[in-house]
Amino acid sequence: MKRFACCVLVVSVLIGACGGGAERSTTVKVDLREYRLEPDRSSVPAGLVVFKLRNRGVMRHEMWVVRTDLGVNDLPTDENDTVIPDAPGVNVVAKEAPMLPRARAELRVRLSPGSYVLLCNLAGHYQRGMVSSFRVVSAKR
Ligand SMILES: [Cu+2]
Repeated sequence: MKRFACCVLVVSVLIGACGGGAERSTTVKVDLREYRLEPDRSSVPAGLVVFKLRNRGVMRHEMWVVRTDLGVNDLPTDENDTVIPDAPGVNVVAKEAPMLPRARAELRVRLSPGSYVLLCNLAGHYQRGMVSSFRVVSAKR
């Protein structure tokens, strides 16, 4: 019973922290297809970002959010034609698992200011062009 009360307290504190609409989120729609990955905006304010993903292709696709100062075509890849997630200068922030054709998914991630790339890391897809640069700028108060 004590534990339950504690959980209730934690939940109400969390709700309190979110109350008042203090946190705004930015929605970014992303279309994925062979072999393109197209966000409807390439820059967002820091904070909660809601990626609304739609697989418009005929194959499976996924999406990784990677923080990096490397150029979109300069990420290190391995012999499987995938980007190496733990390579120097590559910081994988979030991943949406492979989506079937026509599937939709929503990926919510809190991003701080910096340079990012969005990419599909199924074998060969990054090299074929499923990558897009993405920038997060300081949120205005
Ligand atoms: Cu793909």
